[in-house]
Amino acid sequence: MSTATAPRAPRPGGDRDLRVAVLGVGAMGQDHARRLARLTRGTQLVVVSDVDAARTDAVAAEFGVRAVHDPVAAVHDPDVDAVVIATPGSTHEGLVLEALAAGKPTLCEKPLTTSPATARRIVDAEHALGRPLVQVGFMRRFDAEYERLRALVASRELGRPLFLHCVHRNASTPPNFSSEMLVLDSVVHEVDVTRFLLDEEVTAVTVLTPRRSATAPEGLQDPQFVLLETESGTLVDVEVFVNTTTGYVVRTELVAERGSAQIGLGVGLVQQSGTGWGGAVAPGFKERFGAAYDTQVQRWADAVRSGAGVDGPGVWDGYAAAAVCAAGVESLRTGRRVEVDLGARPGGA
Ligand code: ISE
Repeated sequence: MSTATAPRAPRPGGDRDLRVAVLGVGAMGQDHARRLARLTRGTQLVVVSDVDAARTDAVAAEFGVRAVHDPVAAVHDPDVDAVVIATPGSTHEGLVLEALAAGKPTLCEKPLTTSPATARRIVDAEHALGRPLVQVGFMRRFDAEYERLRALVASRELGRPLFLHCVHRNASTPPNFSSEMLVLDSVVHEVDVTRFLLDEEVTAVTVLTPRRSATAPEGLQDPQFVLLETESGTLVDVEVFVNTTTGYVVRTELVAERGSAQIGLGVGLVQQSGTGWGGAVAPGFKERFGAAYDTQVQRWADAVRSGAGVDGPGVWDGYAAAAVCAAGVESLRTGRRVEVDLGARPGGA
């Protein structure tokens, strides 16, 4: 699963700042635009683009950059060195393929695409190009706690992993969030985290549907309980509950042969006042993973400027997550255990 050695890309920005276009300026895109304009070293936000023209103009004015209403034109813009894609998932395939055709390094928000077949087309297109050009925005890989847990697993200090217990709770969902989206949009992070922490593929998925919470919007199967099986026989359970009404809680516990380890306890400041004792719960993923997003974008920009192209999850990771989630959606619909077949990795693994 390590990134294959490949010819280095020409350095798009040379020694000057990397000129970046952000495609899609909804909440996530605006967050990345702010980061690139004000925080990331060595980058310059030059273009924002969104099919919503009024929104594009407003965000362009806020950052003093050019508005380009057609995202495809923004990709091919001669003054753009690299792109960040934060448009809806259904548009990712077309835009990533345009970026590959233009030879522009790309950071694409998760999911890479919304189906294994479309993700596979991107894997093949990048392979044909002969160098890594696309990074997928699985930001948890840049979170310090996940990095430490991965290192602990790799050290085998606690022996071989037996279980991962994952908790994924959100306060609420946006309008039109469907039961399938709990798998495709939320559990996809746990799929990537499983592959990242254990360094192996997921081989089967079972989705169970417990009693619906009264807090879930009409028709939404929330919560869900997902069981992932891996190549080595490690079992991963995921409680995903996205309308808790309380806050953002993402926890992972590793159980290994000679001990266990837990991350995501949120034990920053623990305060005692009156008869109460406790700390704060992050309201959302931007707060919980803010530092991870910052690190992700900085390391991506550094990799692009150095000619390495990517520094983090690539298209194969995006494809594997899409394939596991598609199996999860099938399991949600049928109630059955569904096996995952990734097929051969181009160029071997
Ligand atoms: C959202 O799209 C994210 O990526 C969040 O990290 C996740 O917690 C949430 O469930 C998703 O809807």
